[in-house]
Amino acid sequence: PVAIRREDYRAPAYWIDTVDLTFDLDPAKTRVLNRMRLRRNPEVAAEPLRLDGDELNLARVLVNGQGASFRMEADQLIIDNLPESFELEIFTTCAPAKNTKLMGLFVSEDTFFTQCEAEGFRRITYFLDRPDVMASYTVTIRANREAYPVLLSNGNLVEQGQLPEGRHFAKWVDPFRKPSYLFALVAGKLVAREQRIKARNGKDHLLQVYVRAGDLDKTEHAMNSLINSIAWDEARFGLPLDLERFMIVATSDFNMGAMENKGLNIFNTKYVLANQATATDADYSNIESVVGHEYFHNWSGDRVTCRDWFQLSLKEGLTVFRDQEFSQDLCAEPSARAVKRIEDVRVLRTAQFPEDAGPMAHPVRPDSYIEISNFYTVTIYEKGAEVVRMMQTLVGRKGFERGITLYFERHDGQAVTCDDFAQAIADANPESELARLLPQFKRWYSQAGTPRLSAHGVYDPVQRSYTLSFVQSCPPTPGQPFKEPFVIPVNLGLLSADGRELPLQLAGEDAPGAGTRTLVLTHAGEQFTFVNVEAEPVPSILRGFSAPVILDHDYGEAQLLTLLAHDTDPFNRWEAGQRLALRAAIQAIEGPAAGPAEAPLGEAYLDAMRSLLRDPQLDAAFKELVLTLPSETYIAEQLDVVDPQRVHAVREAMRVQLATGLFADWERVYEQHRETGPYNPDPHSAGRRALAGLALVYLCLAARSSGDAVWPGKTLQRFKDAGNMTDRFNALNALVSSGHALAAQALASFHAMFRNEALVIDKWFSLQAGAPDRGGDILPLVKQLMKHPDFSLKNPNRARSVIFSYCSANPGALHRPDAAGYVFWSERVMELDAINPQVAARLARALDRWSKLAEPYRSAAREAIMRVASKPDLSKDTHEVVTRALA
Ligand code: BAL
Ligand code: ZN
Repeated sequence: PVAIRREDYRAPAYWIDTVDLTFDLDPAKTRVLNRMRLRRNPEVAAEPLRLDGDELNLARVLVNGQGASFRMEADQLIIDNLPESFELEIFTTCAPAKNTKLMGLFVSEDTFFTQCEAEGFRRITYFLDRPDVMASYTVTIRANREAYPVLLSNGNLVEQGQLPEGRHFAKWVDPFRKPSYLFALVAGKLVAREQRIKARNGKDHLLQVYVRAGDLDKTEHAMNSLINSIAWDEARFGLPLDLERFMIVATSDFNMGAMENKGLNIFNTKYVLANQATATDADYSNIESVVGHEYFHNWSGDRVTCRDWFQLSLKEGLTVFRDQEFSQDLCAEPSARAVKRIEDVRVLRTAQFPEDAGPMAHPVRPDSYIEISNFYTVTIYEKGAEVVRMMQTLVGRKGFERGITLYFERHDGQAVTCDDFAQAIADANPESELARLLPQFKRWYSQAGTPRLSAHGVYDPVQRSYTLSFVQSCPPTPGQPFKEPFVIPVNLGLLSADGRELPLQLAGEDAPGAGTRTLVLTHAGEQFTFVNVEAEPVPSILRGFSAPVILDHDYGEAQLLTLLAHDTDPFNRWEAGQRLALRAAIQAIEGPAAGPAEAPLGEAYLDAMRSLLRDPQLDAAFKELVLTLPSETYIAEQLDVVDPQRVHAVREAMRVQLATGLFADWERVYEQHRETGPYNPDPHSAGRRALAGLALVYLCLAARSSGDAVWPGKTLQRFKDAGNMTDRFNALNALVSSGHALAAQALASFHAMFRNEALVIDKWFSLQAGAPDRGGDILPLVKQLMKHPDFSLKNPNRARSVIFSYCSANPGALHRPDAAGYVFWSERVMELDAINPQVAARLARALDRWSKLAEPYRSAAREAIMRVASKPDLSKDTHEVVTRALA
């Protein structure tokens, strides 16, 4: 496979102005007639037309109605000697029922769906399948009326009617030009929840959420989320819904979470379907943000799209930022906003930081790829969102809104670059730090790797001054041995030792300012001196996680306890607790290797956690976050050499300590928080359920140590009586994760209760495959689960629920001294690769960090990766991942 390089970008030799597609749908053989108007791009030297195709059967090619000569080169159809402008007609067939890759046109549960991003449209017809070719689409769908009563495509329905032989048709016209990756078609037996809304400008819109007939009672939350998204984008950024009709359709076979096709979003059922009996609070919250995310793409992605796939973060980083802001703005309480921020940062640090430090590290705007599907990553999405967030920090919230307005005014209807975006934000704020530092700021787009920021503070009691020195560096990443300094906005506050917020006055300033201020770092090393500081302060650095960096500061335990107890910034309060736990974990891990890891946590930490739990001022959701230990993955990232079993043992010992040390508090917390009234997924009640759920986990864990049967019994009763899925699943999780004997009974009853609810059965699989390992018991269980009649490798959600929950989310169970976990992983990667390369390549990433492992894990993991790499017919998706891992 060859690498595509960003610097090789050339404008297309032809433009496609209009596309008129006619589909005759048949699962075995669908016929696609594609009539296009093309013209030569006068700005590019004349060359043959090269159209992309993939797994198509070509029947006919006509140029201006005449049979044309053409040739094939690999997957491309090439036509020479074309006039300046012409009509091109291409007739192909494809086999949607056999399309297990779920890219292009495929069948799921007797319904046709499409997925075209990034390069799926070429599996439907020959095309200039690149995002900078934008055309006007007319689509006619013809199909059997009884089997496929609903026929949908992008835009407006302009005509529909009957055809002979029990068939019917629908004709759709999209009023907006779009790239091929935003094309969509759906046909099948579906029903819709509908809502008409009037926008601020008085225009009427029809909103529809299409699902299978039995699922209509699970669409209210998605519809409400859509309505909220529309209102939010208009209120916050002045971006209205530009379509008469906006449709969401759910499918249970989908590689991604959802897809923002213009006017016809296609979603994984996981991010649409919810009612209180089947969905957890986390599901409700994910649905809200994914519905928001796809809707916000209607502007950031659809109205203004990417020039090429290297610019993917232009739309994805911006749209993740927008969905994060949306979810925060929906929170009534400031504490709920902080909880959302902590959750977002936790994702960044447990998934993106390892990616940035591993073999797949790439800049937010990559320089090359073999398979673009591999670059739908946490770097493009979540780090990309942090880059946008830093821009907002540098220009202010209002300034950022001005920037967004200018960006859409300037580029509406265009396919542009990350540079264009940053330029628009800076141009709208000419006096800002962003405008002053723009070329340097854009290193966030070009340099991979997570910067490390070391901070060191010195207090001078004579001068009453405090000097904070910063040194930034960034480790080498593949292809980038050296890095230039980044622009790093550091939100800072100073606390007194007893926890009061101190005024901040930099040397040279006339008067102090109150609260947080933003220091903008631009050099490898720099210093800031604060004056009139009454005593040695405790610095609260990087408040709100103002930059995606690793902050090193040699905090004393007392300082961290001060921040944990008093910081006015909730993020850094949480962060102080995480640092204390992490420090204890690392000390225990690095202690005598053979020694027991019985009590890694000190009394001071346990006391601090106890007072935090008892604090009546604090929100339950925040307490739940503070009382949750850093994950094994996050702990492992802090170590140079990782013994995964040691990490697992130490973290489990810490959990037992928290469980037994705070037992009485957990009992009280559970009783105080178990009732939340009629089910409502709002952040406040969800937080109460989350804390009650955590309390049950610790109570069952403590019972395991003490042999007590009371709490497991109460938990089983809770499982039976629960009035909603969150409480039921939390109780089940407490029994399963503590390894209690009652878990088996609860699991059987859960399966029986929800046997017809695919998304709930996914949870049932996932909980078991992701449970804490005790003596190597999880791998045999996972193998058994794969033999369960409900298991299917072809359904991505189901494959993820078992295989990914084990391989990618359960390090203590995967990394076995006997290497059986790695053998299992390699077999599944190869097996999946033949069915669905995108899903296989995702799974292949589970061993990204193999080179950090201690022996015998390291050699065994490498051997497993080599086994996959040596498979002769590997997809380019998986090939790229494993060859980068071994490089
Ligand atoms: N564009 C792919 C799915 C998403 O990010 O919304
Ligand atoms: Zn997106």
